[in-house]
Amino acid sequence: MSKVNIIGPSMPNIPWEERPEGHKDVLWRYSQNPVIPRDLLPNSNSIFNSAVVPYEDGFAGVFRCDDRNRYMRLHAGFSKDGLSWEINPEPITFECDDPEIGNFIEGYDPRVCWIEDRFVVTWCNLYHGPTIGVAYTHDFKTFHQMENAFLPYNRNGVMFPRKINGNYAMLSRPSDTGHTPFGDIFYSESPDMEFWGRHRHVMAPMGGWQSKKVGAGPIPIETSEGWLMIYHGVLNSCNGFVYAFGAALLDLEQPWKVLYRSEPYLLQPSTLYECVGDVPNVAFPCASLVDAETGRIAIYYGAADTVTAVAFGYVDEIIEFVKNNSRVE
Ligand code: BMA
Repeated sequence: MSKVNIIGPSMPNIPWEERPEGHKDVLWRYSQNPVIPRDLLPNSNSIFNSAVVPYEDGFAGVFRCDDRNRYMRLHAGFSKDGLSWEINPEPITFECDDPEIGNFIEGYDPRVCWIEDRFVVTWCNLYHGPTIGVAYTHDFKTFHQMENAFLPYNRNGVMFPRKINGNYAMLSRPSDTGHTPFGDIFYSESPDMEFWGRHRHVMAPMGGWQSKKVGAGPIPIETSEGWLMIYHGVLNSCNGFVYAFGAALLDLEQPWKVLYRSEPYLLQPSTLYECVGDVPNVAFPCASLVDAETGRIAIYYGAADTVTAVAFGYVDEIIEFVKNNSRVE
């Protein structure tokens, strides 16, 4: 039984593996990682930074599959157990009233959020530079694309799973045309998911593993302690960027107010599949599954921009860790 109150569904079929004996960290990796190999599809170079949700009696998701031209594509996929995935070999074709928006060039780093009566997909959409694409689906077969949320340049658009103060709400991270050497998380609201405004600053990079830039990861989890936001942080090493992840608690009604923030990371690239790949030293979370009953959480993250991995933990323990190791500037 979870100690904190988690607002969300019970998920008795959540993918799960017990904490290995003697393991002291808050999160532990699935022993069979990576769950999605780079060559699952005939034409895939890599499958990573992807989003999964509970769907019907199993799970569905939107996957970043870079093809063998190294074009970044979004594919739908399905799974009975959340660990073994069938991904459609063809990318998603989005239906859109305006071809100016619908004919985007490439899409990557999707998030999927159940809100009201539909799944809303947000992703980094190349439209004269990266910005936030938005679409919705009911069945992971037909996807209706809406207006891009923001002007370029922006990445890591992450919806909240309910309206806040009467408006839809999204986190994002304004950026530049390249591999952006900066990045703060911002909060924006919209009455209709088309026009976004009331932008508020949430958090800036801090020291250490999160000193270069930060960006929201999975859909924030609503708890009695605040919104649990798992986010990636980037350190600029002499050998390039290192992507690790941590967590923060945001105020429930004013989510731009950070209540607690983990000064140490929760997970840092340390295994072979996180440290070796197309982009070494990357652990990039884009989704989580949570069982509100037990507090079990399965975090899905891209490893080394090549494969998809899962880490397990308990929401209670993550919150305790964030509170006990917090620094808010
Ligand atoms: C970011 C994004 C992510 C990627 C990361 C590490 O800028 O492109 O998709 O995982 O860099 O390469």
